[in-house]
Amino acid sequence: MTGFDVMLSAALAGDRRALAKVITVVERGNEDAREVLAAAYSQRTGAHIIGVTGPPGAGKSTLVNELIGSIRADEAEVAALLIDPSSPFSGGAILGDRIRMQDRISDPGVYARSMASRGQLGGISRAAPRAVVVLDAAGFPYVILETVGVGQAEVDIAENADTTVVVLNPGWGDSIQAAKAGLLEIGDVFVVNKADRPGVEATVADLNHMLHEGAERAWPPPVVTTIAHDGTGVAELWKIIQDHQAHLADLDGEAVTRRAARDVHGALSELVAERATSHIEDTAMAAAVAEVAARRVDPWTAAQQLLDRSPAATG
Ligand SMILES: Nc1nc2c(ncn2[C@@H]2O[C@H](COP(=O)(O)OP(=O)(O)O)[C@@H](O)[C@H]2O)c(=O)[nH]1
Ligand SMILES: [Mg+2]
Repeated sequence: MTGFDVMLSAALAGDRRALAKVITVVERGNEDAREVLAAAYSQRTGAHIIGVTGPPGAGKSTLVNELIGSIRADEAEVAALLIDPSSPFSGGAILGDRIRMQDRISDPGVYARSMASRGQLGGISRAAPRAVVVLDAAGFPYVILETVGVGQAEVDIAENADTTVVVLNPGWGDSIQAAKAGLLEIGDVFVVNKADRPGVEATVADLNHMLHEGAERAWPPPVVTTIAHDGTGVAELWKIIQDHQAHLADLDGEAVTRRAARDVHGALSELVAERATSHIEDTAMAAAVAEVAARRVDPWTAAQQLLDRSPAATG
């Protein structure tokens, strides 16, 4: 057995320190990561992945904390990953979230971890699903992915969830921003949090209007209201997430096929990117960058030339 096999077995047997180490390895996405991931992938237990996204300050972390409480009340274990694509290191927001998570961390049925952008192959939107594979193999029936902002990385990460929860606040601004960011398309459940503030009914009506125009969908996304800091509405949200989970199970393997397709595409683009960069000399890369910077060539032509000069990269 290699060191990684031992580490993975320990992690899957419930050793939380080993679990943290394994996640650190897979986040990087290099060859070591692939060895561990390949082993973990076959041991997945069928976790339901809940993505929580929405603008900063909407109350996602507060809501996640409450949702963890609902999940634990049903005696299911849960892992929560807090993902900050904008931050290269653990920033203030994450620190605040960590402190809030503190009361949950002492519960052995909860595993919480934060993830910032730093040197993962394929970026954080590829690193997050890799971490999920390990948490799934470790036997958590629920994994929550909270993303910090509203950008493409958040949309990509949310698309890796089985149930995507979009958290907004009362007022026009949020629903317009969410529409612009493409969040209306990816949400399976919409939460208007801070329902203790004025304008809730109007925001719910706006959302329902924007979401339910056009063709009837198999799962028309519900809009719920919550007051995260006192837990109001969270039980209903938890019930809807479970309904959506049952809805996906009824699709008869369709969700499984969709996930497998996404996993194969993701793995393929990782391998191709790695192969390309590992076969291209640093000096050739630096020269191409200089040419593009000097506006003598466009990036696509430069990339094509790098590949042409290094056939091993594509072969
Ligand atoms: N009034 C009110 N404040 C809330 C509610 N939920 C969260 N907050 C507050 O909103 C702020 C941002 O919450 P946080 O969970 O960190 O938001 P995130 O950035 O989306 O994770 C914090 O000060 C929370 O206490 C709510 O339902 N009503
Ligand atoms: Mg947060």
